[in-house]
Amino acid sequence: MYRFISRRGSMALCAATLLLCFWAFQAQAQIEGITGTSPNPVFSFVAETASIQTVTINLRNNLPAPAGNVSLVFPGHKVTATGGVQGVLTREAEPGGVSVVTYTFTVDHPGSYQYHCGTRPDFMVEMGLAGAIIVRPLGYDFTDPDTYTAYGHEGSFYGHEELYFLTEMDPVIHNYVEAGQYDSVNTNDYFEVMWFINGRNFPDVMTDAGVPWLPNQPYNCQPKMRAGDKFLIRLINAGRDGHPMHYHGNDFTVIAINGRMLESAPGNGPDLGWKATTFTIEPGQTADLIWTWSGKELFPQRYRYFRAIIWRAAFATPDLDPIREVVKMRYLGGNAFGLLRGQEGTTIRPWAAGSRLALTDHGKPFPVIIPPRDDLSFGQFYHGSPFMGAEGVLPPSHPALNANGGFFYMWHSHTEKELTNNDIWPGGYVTFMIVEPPNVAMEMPVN
Ligand SMILES: [Cu+2]
Repeated sequence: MYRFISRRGSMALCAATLLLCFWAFQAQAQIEGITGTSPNPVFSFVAETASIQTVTINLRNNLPAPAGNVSLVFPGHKVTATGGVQGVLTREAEPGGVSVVTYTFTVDHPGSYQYHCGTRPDFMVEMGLAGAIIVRPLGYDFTDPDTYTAYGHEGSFYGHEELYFLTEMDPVIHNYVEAGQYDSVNTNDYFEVMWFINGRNFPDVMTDAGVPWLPNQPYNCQPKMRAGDKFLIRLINAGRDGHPMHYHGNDFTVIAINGRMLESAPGNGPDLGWKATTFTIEPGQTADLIWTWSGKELFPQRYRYFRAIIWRAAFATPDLDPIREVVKMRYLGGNAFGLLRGQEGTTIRPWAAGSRLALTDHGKPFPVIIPPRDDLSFGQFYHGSPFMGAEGVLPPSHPALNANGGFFYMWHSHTEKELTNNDIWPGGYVTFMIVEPPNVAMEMPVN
């Protein structure tokens, strides 16, 4: 049972240089002294058993009277609504808190969904009344990574996941609302200049979740995984433009659209999925993408939950041995790997179980002449070495934001305009995937 209330808040944009008013659905238990959040609460359910988990949401409307009615629609779910007054799409709650509308639906189908205001969505969703629903398959247990699938089939298996809840904003509308000039709001003149992932724009998206200086924007979007893992992108477009989202570093597989796995028949898995590097997410649409970066031939192909350290802490020892050393790995089943090590041109010898795998071709010079350090400019995510996990020399005071020597891949919209915050570049729909070396610990999900 959830109690929702719609109310006002203000959100910081562009590293807190601008504050704009917005509206939010907010859990009633949280409203004392706290304004709403953008996006609205992300619900996460497990489909406990088919057709038995029922969700009930009671909605009360505390917006100012000129805002008019609000309501909730849940695309992909069959909803029963009672109370309030009848609107175009569903039952609506009038302003002033005079009525409560109750929405009930069954959570019986895993997938990524959105919910939003079903009354004047061109205006109300712009003002912030939208959120995400994640339904996890039967058997999902967040403490057990072996149960992580998006749709219950092994073909939807992943090791880590991130929500990409996309919204846009035209501040002119918000300024009119803040000033109480509702008659001036014209959504036909809509011209968005800000773009949000999970309620924040770049670079705030990469800051930790729940930081105190973004009190109304608790969610971040910082995709991170270890080499060899699979990464699930839950892409949801709550805005009104299509967005060509591009994921650098590798192809991904589209495994589901609108909360339905792309399978030819039940039990087949996502066999109708396709590989791509860009996916244009249309307004109202959701899509689930699985991306991986294997470090081909550096890691066991079936890396998964192999937790042994296979990365030597310091391997930047160029040319200690002029003969190239090679390591071969063979997957033996379960978590067992056969490790073979030797010098090129000699007999390969087996390594003792538990030995660390030294990738000894790392740290050796490239066959190019690298300019002197002072002739180079370093990006913020460069760690001083072209090799994953290694560290090299950076100029004094260089603000290297790459703690573990991971590889950063830009994940962003390919609409150039959407890479700005109110005309300032870079901003908008940008995050960076961090592929960390295999020995870097990953946080476990919390729900
Ligand atoms: Cu790009």
